[in-house]
Amino acid sequence: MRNRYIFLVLILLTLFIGDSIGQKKQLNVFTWAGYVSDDIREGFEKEFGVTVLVDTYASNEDLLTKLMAGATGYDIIMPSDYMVSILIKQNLLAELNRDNIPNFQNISPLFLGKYFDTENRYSIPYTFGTAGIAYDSAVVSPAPDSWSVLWDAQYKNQFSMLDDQRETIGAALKLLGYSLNTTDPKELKAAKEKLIAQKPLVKQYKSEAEEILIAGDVVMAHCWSGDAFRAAETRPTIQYVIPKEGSSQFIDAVCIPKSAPHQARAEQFINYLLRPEVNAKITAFTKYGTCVPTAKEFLPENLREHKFIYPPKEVLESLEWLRDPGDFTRHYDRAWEEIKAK
Ligand code: SPD
Repeated sequence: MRNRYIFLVLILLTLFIGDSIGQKKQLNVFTWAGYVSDDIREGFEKEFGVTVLVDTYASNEDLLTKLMAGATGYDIIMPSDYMVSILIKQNLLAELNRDNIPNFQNISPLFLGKYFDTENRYSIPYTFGTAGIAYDSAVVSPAPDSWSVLWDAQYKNQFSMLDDQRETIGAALKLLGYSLNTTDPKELKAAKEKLIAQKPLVKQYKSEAEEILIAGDVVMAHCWSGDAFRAAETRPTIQYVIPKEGSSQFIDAVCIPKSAPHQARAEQFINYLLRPEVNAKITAFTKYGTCVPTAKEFLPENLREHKFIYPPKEVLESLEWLRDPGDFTRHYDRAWEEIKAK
């Protein structure tokens, strides 16, 4: 009788433990490399008893391709501005339940109501930044001020370009004096030809430039401001310039895919990211700007107004947002394929 009792208790225990394991709460984040730090992830895990799994992509187009191919299971994604509008149009985003995101009020109005989601029904801002040229001032002299330096044969095999179709075609469009968002086939063709002519000089197409800059594998990189800033922390001779012809600015957003298995948990995570002390950790780690003004109180002095994050007014005026080119996207896709295939 005693043995039967022990056996029954063991079975109940097994069922209980098994069930707890089965119900282990998860949050699946799909984002850019180097975008969610361990302390942010672990802080949420500890406080909310959730395991946060992070998977990464290298471009907005990679994210779109995966979602269009039916990838499910992601609770949080971080598309940039123009990709938010594309995902909304494709009906791939869930509407955010603001009741679960009371910290929405911490966001500066400067980063709300942007063209890609005018009422922020689907997105909240995560970071903001620019694209430009990081260069090692100990080697590259005089300091570059134009995209044309990336076509200068003296730097053959010494620089990288972003592996990002809109940004890299955008750099060539700007050099030629055109908009980042041109829908003129002749302008796009000219940019494509410019990039094909540049190819023999390019060491690498790479969207994460930090490590190759630090290692000295390249002396210049077409990159995003945060990556330049991170590289400069380890290699202080790294500088960052936004070329005089203008460049792109971006807001990377946090969104929930329509297919997310855990929407309420994802909203809890978004709310956590918008706490000033947590949001400060995003800037401290990524070196992009914070959209939560009170987060600055938790940032060291050098991150509050750094020139890599906050360009002067005249430079800001030269920046353009990338936008959804609609049906013309296929021409950008095709041009990028031809550039990469050469
Ligand atoms: N290492 C993280 C890079 C994130 C950059 N955002 C991309 C903006 C594209 N327009």
